[in-house]
Amino acid sequence: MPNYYEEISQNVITGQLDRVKQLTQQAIGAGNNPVEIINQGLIPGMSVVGARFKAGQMYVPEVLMSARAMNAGMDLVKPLILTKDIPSAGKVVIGTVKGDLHDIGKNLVGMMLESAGFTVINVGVDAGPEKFLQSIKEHQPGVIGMSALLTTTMLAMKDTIELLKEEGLRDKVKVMIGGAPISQDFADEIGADGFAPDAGSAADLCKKLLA
Ligand code: B1M
Repeated sequence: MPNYYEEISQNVITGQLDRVKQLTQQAIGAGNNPVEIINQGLIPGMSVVGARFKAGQMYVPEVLMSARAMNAGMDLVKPLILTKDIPSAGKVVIGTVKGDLHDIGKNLVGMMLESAGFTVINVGVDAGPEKFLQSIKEHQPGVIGMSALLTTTMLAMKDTIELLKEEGLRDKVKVMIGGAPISQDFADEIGADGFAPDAGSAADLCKKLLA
């Protein structure tokens, strides 16, 4: 069987959207596990992009092309890992915090939550405390999940928690946070209920928080 994962990674790195779609489709057709396609093909490619971006070897437009290529692959895999026809395990509102436009990790978290049976309301990127508040009032979720990828925007998580306290809603909803710069210490510091380092742990954490 050809090794699709390595080729998918390489084409994510070079931002070849059509090729990533084609290879992902072929990998699915050849019977590869959809979660493996994500974890061994799509994500490793994006990790290389991250390292090169950090080292100044790649620039924003190239990173965006890689991100779009990765998302195109994800769109093909997503329907295969979502569990259908099971009762909802609970509602979760997720979003990337104010000032932050990174959404790949957050969307991956949403996907894993859906595949674990949760109903996910995705409020998108650049979501300020009011946006989370509005969504809580509208959907009454058991958990809200905030994602941040920048050290400058992670502080916005605290603002949302403070607003929930002001509105008397803090005891009614659990708060889960995550993203590359986030740690358990930071979660404790701002009074979140939990931190998840990756998408798989986020689904486990939600189950724990709602138990
Ligand atoms: Co940005 N960027 N970026 N970027 N970008 C980072 C985050 C950075 C670390 C790169 C670097 O310098 N090494 C750096 C942040 C430095 C810092 O603050 N410490 C950075 C910077 C500086 C910037 C800009 C400021 C660059 C500029 O314009 N000069 C700018 C900011 C824009 C803004 O948000 N206002 C910017 C822009 C962009 C793009 C638009 C080009 C693009 C985003 C495209 C998109 O998301 N649609 C982009 C990308 C792609 C990255 C890197 C390369 C990759 C991020 C990613 O998608 N990773 C990133 C470098 C890196 O992370 N190595 C970088 C793959 C994804 C699957 O992982 O998001 O970590 P991740 O999610 C994981 C976990 O963190 C966790 O689960 C996920 C899956 O396992 N997780 C959660 C995430 N959210 C969670 C929530 C949870 C639980 C778990 O519960 C709710």
